[in-house]
Amino acid sequence: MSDPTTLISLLREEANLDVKSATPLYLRVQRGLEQAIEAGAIAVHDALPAERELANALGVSRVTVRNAVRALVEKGMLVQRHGAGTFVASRVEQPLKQLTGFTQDMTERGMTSTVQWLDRSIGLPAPEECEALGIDSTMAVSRLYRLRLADNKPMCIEHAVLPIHHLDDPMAVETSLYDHLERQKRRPVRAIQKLSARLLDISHAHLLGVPTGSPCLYIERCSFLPNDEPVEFVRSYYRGDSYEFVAELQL
Ligand code: 16G
Repeated sequence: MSDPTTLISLLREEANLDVKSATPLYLRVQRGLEQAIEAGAIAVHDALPAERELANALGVSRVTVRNAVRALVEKGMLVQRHGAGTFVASRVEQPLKQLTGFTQDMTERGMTSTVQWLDRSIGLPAPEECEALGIDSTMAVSRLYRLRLADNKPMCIEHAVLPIHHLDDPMAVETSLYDHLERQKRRPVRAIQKLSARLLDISHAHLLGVPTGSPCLYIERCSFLPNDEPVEFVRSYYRGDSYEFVAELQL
């Protein structure tokens, strides 16, 4: 259980409420709350103190607190449950061990996965795609570019490239690429994945509903068929505030 006194003193400090500033008050409270959550002053799943309590402790109006909280609900950092209060949202914990797809991952967590298609087309591969897929630049590829949502919250942007001999009609993929490949007996069985930190540019940030320059996890996955042929090369941008990748290490 989080301690409200620690939360409020950290929030006061991070929100810079005692300093004159041109930044609207609600934005300062919002940033303060974000920092306090990031610093662990209030734990995942814990309830935020009531709106009135926060407003009194910070010396701001309830409307200011409400606006700050609303912005963080929209960002997916807080969740409001009717009649119960406002809680710190959990991140999706993704083990780095099994070769699963997004739809499967979300379904297993009881969430609904949806897709917003940005592009489904056939074209020629770029040099890095040729290298990853082991094909030459004259071999056509299918491209799947999409925003992926869980319970309507944008989670990641994915750009998948598959050699045309593994996916000849990109329009045939509805929600799950892996379900489609499974039906074609081309489900990958192994993948190499690279993760790094990046800052989101304006277009990616807009799609994910976060401010430009927000941190994200950039992931490249190259997946292989049982005969070791590369079947997909995927570049993805995962919201930094919504995902945690967990790896188990052994001596
Ligand atoms: C995941 C994979 C992606 C794969 C997709 C298939 C990572 C980093 N990426 O998002 O490579 O194409 O799942 O999901 O995990 P689907 O079957 O729901 O389309």
